[in-house]
Amino acid sequence: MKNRFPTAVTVSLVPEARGGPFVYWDDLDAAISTAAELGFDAIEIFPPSPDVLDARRLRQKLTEHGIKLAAMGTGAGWVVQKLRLTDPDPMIRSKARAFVASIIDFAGRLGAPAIIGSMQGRVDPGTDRGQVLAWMTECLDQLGPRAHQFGVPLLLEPLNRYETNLFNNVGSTLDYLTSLRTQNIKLLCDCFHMNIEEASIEDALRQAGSRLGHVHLADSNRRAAGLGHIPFEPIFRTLTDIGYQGYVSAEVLPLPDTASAARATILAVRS
Ligand SMILES: [Mn+2]
Repeated sequence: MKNRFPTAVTVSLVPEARGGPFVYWDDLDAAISTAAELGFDAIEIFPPSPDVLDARRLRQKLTEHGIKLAAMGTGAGWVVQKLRLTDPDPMIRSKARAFVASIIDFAGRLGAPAIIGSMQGRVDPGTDRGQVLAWMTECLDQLGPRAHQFGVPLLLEPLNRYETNLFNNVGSTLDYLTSLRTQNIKLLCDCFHMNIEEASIEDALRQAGSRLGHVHLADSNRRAAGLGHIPFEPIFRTLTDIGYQGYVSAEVLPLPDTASAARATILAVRS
């Protein structure tokens, strides 16, 4: 049976991210073959850095199993190295930017976008919000065109208030994006964060419209779609209405176990 939307599933290769919303862990080859068998169209990789990956081998594995790379996360820059694109320390900002650039380059060669989630950082107490946004702008105006060279966007993900105070919802993030020189930044909308921050998930998706570049499909409790209390039918209907062509990617906890979480996602997308 064909998926109604192209589907992806997350694979973490970062031991320090243990407990995070990743369906598969550690063994990339096994994740690729299992995801393909279950009917996923792509995988989304969360690597410690591009250095641990062999691009040629990865491409070969993906081709062998008939699936694609949907996107690549940059969060290990924060989780492992404590880098943030908006850190008050210019050295840390510059390292953070180089880290994200390395993922843009790696994923870009495989036709996939990089994701900026936790690497956006936050407005620390005593730091001026305008200054933090100016640092972000300087950074995105460099990294957006870098991604463009590969014909892919750069994805910016609003996160819920317990994870950042910088970009929390679609409306304010869209306003910010229009202020940039680069128009190559697209929104990543994550249903788990939206369930906390948006008045209406559907209205927010409609507002994102053509700027929507990627969707993290997760339920209210960050389990697979259908295992919490978000009604997904209106969400899928809205995605169809706005002509969304991107991935719905299961960035969810491996609960009750990896196999069940993966299967629940495929079921939710097909039903
Ligand atoms: Mn997410």
